Amino acid sequence: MSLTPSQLEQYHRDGYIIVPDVFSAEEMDAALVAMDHIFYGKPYAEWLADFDTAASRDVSDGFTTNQAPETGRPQFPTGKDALDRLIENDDYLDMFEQCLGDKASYCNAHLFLRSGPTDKRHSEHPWEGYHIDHGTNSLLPPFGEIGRFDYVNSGAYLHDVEPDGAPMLVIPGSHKVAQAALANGYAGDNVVGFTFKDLREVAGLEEPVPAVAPRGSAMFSSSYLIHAAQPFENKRVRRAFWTLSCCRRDNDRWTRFSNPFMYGEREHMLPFFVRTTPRVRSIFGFPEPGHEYYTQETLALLEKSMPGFDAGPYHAVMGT
Ligand SMILES: O=C(O)CCC(=O)C(=O)O
Ligand SMILES: [Fe+2]
Repeated sequence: MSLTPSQLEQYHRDGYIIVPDVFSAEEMDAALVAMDHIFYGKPYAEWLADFDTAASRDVSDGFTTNQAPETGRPQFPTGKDALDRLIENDDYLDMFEQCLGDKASYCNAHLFLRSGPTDKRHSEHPWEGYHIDHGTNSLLPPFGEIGRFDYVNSGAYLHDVEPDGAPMLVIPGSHKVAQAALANGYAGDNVVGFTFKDLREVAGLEEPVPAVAPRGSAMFSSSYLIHAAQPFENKRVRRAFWTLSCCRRDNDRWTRFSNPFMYGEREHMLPFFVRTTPRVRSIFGFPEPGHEYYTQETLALLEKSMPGFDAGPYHAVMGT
């Protein structure tokens, strides 16, 4: 099974696609049991019952490398076959590579959990929290075209995600305007990092769509896609995702250098990358000055997203 031409077109048009039946029900059920064990140390229903009697503690969402519940590891590989072997699905990898337009190269993979009763991952207001995930793996802000230097985030739906179960909110087509939206956002003081403070101030976007899907679906989305977390309407459920990010192999040297290498080290590496020379940056994977990635727009965004970054040497050899 691979993506049909119209599915692939949909991915390029919308910046994401959700494909049903990529994984079997049995695979998803086994993966969910394993994931619940890692995060809750027991079946979710038991944790929920304990929570109701104040006997459960909060659980992590598994996002970063340094969170390690005693019961297991949310980062890939988790050591649990039912989770780790999901990456060995050839149909899934074929679709991944269709979206990328190249062989895939690993960026990062982890379990992503939101627990209805304790969730704090959403913002207070519905216009807050919209962002792109690109910075998870790359320090290089969006390029003006898609399919070149963006990468692909993906997730397996371990269970049905209903509208009241806090599906991710995604803005179709926003991957194509991410660069301009960020530039305008920085100019209007509406951006922190790659997050918009107020979506209402961002012109020209479609309405957000909830990424609902049945168990066994796989979602593929561009790292430039603007999206946000929303609150759980139904606070009795959790949302369990097995996630994998891959970039194009023809630029993996510099698309994937901030994770996991950067995670524990970010506070040390970022100031270093800001002040060091282009030559040294290139040792760590930045493209060399003169590379087609560097344009007026990307350099302006680099100066905003890495305050103190001197784009002068890159401008000097631009387009050579
Ligand atoms: O899955 C969600 O609800 C959104 C979370 C999110 O955007 C993120 O963690 O970057
Ligand atoms: Fe995100």
